[in-house]
Amino acid sequence: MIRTVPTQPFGDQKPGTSGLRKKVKVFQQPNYAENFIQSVFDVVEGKQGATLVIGGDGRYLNRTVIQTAIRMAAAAGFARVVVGQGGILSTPAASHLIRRRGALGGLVLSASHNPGGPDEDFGIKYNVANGGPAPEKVTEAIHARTLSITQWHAASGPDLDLDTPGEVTVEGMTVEIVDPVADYADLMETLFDFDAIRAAGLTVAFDAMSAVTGPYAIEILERRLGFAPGTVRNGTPLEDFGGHHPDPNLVHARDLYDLMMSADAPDFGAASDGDGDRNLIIGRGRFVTPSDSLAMLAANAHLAPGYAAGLKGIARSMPTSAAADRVAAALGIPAFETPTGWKFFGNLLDAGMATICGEESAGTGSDHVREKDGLWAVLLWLNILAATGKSVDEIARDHWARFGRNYYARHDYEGVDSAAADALIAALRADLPALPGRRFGPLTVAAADDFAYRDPTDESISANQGVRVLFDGGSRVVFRLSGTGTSGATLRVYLERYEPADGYLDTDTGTMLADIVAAAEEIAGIARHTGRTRPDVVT
Ligand code: VG1
Ligand code: CO
Repeated sequence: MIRTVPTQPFGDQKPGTSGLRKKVKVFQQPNYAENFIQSVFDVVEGKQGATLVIGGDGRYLNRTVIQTAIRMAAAAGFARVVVGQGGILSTPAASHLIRRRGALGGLVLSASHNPGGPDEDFGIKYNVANGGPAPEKVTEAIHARTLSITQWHAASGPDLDLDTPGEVTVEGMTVEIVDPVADYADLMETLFDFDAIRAAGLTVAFDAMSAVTGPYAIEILERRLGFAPGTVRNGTPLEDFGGHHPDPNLVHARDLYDLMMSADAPDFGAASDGDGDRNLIIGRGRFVTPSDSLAMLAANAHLAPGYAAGLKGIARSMPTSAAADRVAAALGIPAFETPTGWKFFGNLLDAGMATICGEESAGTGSDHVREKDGLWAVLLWLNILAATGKSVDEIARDHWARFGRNYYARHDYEGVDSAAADALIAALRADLPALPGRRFGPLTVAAADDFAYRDPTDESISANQGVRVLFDGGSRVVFRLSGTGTSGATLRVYLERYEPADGYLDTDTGTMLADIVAAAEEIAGIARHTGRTRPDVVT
């Protein structure tokens, strides 16, 4: 039987950088998750007879919302839903499954790197048929629908067993519970030279951060590639990620960093986030910034079988350093600069204009799926190490000696009063015309703007994507507000300094960025607006 339940709109269901993210308690309000899912189904066309993929990162509320989504999908007319066993699907695995099954789309339940548990975060994202996050015109339509919704529909009946692979029927719709890992692991075997990685005799530490990549990493690294048991740390997905932030950066993956800088360091260290789409790469004694990792992977990708034919283009988000652009120039292929968030890469990948994409926030991926992919980046690095016989440190030094180095850091000011953060950005925007030519210490402003993107495939425009101040010589600072937070505002300040190949290539990042940090404060008045004199997180 299909139930129709009257409801009223919630005013706060606008999807952000990567879906709707809120505190669990917000999602637990009656009708809250249902309203959003129904709004997705109301907006999406072609549901009759179609397949929908559903899965998440295993955090608290995952199973509950999956049961709800299955019932609502049955009422919406889907013929089949494909659900990861135990409700588990990493974000890249969900993207792959959507593509492999020719699904209409998928619901990916995650708040990514944000903490989980009854008092922490949850999220729902809709991905479209190419496997990627819904583009802005779709998320805008979903948001509009959330503001006018009056009812939602669901099949009634008991909860389904999500833990046993197989098929059951709900109101004429087939529910298929599948192994969340197998298809994804098979895909990785087609892209990378597993024999060469196995033969290289490398030692690896992979920190799954008690999040979704545990089962994927155990299958791929320990079972298929034969790395020693224990290579995968924190490999069991927990609903609260063990109380930690599943955020692979130098703050939250500190144990891994300390290991990699110690005498006991293995050759290669890596970590991934809550939903498995981010990666942290640390060689023995050498941290690689995500922006550099993108550039180094692009420069060496041809060494892996899946990319032996070369790259069509490289895309990066605007705040990501320009290191990848130099690689694209050397390869004679186009470089694209998009707004923050993976949804902007999908069109370029679909059009065959780019092969590899990346973001400074530890996201890297390629046209094998339409999401960023943490384990993919790990495997590409391992393939490159195996093919070259070099260490991460050697790869990095060789890269800088050829291309120069983009010193880079991001300073995050978290939990800032939203009005104060908005005022800071508004003041910056107002100051933009006056900035060119002004000097800040040794730096002279060459140009300043509020980044707007014209998608070359459909000419759609996305404006107000972050304030950039470019200095003479290739240094710059970018200011933008996070679109993934769940309380207050997070101000992100992205700092970059280019040092040419004959310059200082192995100096402390903080020292190299000090002038730009000072200029950022002078330009934006961070302390004056927010009351903060130092960032909460430096990555
Ligand atoms: C952040 C990152 C962005 C990333 C997004 C989703 O967004 O900066 O690069 O695409 O998270 O990543 P924001 O708006 O907070 O800066 V994930 O791993 O949360 O799906
Ligand atoms: Co993520």
